[in-house]
This record gives sequence, C-alpha cells and structure tokens, in this order.
Amino acid sequence: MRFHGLLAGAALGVGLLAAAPALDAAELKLGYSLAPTSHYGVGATAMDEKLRELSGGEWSIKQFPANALGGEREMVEGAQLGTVDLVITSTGPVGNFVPEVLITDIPFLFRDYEHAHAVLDGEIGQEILGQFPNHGLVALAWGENGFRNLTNNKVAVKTPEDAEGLKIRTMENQVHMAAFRELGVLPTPMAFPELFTALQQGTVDGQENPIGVILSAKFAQVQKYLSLTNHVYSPALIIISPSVWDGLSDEEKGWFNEAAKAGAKAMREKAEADARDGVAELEKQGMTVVSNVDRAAFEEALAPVFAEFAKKFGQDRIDAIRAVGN
Ligand code: EAX
Repeated sequence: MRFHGLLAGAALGVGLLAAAPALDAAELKLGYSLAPTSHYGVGATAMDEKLRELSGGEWSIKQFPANALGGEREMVEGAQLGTVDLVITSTGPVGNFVPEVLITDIPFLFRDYEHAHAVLDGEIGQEILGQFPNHGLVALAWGENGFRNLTNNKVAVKTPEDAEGLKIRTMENQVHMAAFRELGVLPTPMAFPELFTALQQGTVDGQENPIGVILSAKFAQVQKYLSLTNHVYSPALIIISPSVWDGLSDEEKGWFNEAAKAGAKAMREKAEADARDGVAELEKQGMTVVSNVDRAAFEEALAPVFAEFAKKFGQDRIDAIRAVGN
C-alpha cells in the first residue's frame, strides 16, 4: 500500500511539473514616469510582448505608468531594495546610484541619435551597463528619452543671455545642475512628479525635457515658450531588480535581455517620432516655438564647465565618446 501511495504521489508530482509554466507564470511590476501612450509606455509594451513570446507566457509585465510607483529616484531605489521589479527611467537620478552613468549626461556630447545609439550600444555603453551590479542594480539596455529642450513662461529664449536669471527645474542630476548654473540660470532640482504643479504655480519659470515628455506631461497647459535648444541627449535605461535577476536561469536571462532590446528599439522609434512630429502639435496647443536657437552660443557658454567635466570624467573618455562614428 505504502509503495502504491508513493507511486501515486510521484505520478502526481510529474503532473504538477508539466503544468508548472502556467502555475508559476510570473507577472513583474514595471514603473515609469510618463503616460502609457508615451515612448516609455510603447517600450514597456514591446518588452512585455517579446518576453511573453520568448517565455511561452511564463513571464509577463504589469505596467505602472505616471509615477504610480514614485518618482524615478524612488523607483530606482525600489529596484535596489527589491520592491520594484523593473524600471524604465531617464538617467536623471541614476548617476546618484551608478556614478559611471554621469558622463552620458554631459550637454552637447552626442551629435545626433545615430551617434548616441552607436556609443550606448557599443563598447562604451555596454561597459557602463556592466558597472550596475557593483551598485546593487542590473541594467538590461539603454532606451531613449531624447534630446532635451527648454520651456519657460517668461521669455522667448534664443541665446544664453535670454536664459539668464530664469528659475529652471532640472533633474536631480549634478552634471545638469552644474551646466545650468554656468549659464546663469537658477537650477532647481525637483522630482518629476512635482513638476507640473510647480510650473502651474510659478514656483519655477521653466523646465527642460524631450518633446515626447513635454507632450505626454501636457506641459503646454502651463508653459508658453518652447526653445529648440536640444542641449543634451537624455538616455533612458531599462533596469531590473537584482532580486528578480539573480533568481533567473541563464535561459531566462537571455529572454529578458532580448525583450529589453525589443523594448529599447520601440522606445527609440517613438521618442524620435515625437521629436519629429511633436513640435507642430505643441504649437497647436498654444506654445510659442523658438526654432532659431543659437546652439553654438550655448555650447560656448558652457566652456568652463566642460573643463570641469574633463577633470572629473577624464578628457580621454569624453574624447572616446566623441570619436565614435567619426
Ligand atoms: O524620464 O525627470 C525628467 O525630466 C525626465 O526626463 C522625465 O521624468 C522622463
């Protein structure tokens, strides 16, 4: 009898194992700061689709858009702690966790999208991703936020002099803050979830973000002037919590890497489409667009802070980034 019972138990065990993928199907929590229709939402959806396809439905992603899991700094912290599984974030606060990322936040470093992609997907970018585990995080891929543009309520900014004295919200990022300080702007670091209200109430005069973000966050409702400064390329990252990553098999890690690549590709396509088509839309929404910005003057005005960055990050490393694709 005992013998039979054991056999029956073994048979049951096999049955359970065969059904394991369905029983164990895991849904991961992914947070980001924008609406589901944004480049982050499009990227998250593409990643989810690819992950389901590769894992036969074993793994999937539940999205928490619009800061539902907190601001970007809080979400990255959550990934470190294991309370957030996945995050799509700008590099804004990431350099506070992984200092090696900060070099990518230097203004006027990337010439265009092609250059940025070549650097980030190439040796230099992959080396930076490789540093994340030393800081309690895992980054799967570089996504994209886009080239940032200045908006404000006071003046049509064309030159650095026009921007002097403006109170501008910056990300919680020491490289961005140093650059804006150099321009004579009053940089006010602030988490993104607080920004709309701060613009509405006049706590700050302006902010800067890629066209896709300005559209998604509906900043046209609270900002008058849009200057096409394209002063800094803003990368995004797809981060996974080590608490999830460390439990994955090599095969599963492969699925996540491939899914993140699909997400990053879709994110870039959407961010670039927004940058192309979104300016006309923002104009329609009532913004005054300044397209003849003197970008060379902005770059020149930053010369002293570029010298500081060279000391901090190494002129050779900055040159290596600039040299990619030349
Ligand atoms: O990631 O904080 C920012 O300005 C970011 O660009 C925005 O949250 C999108």
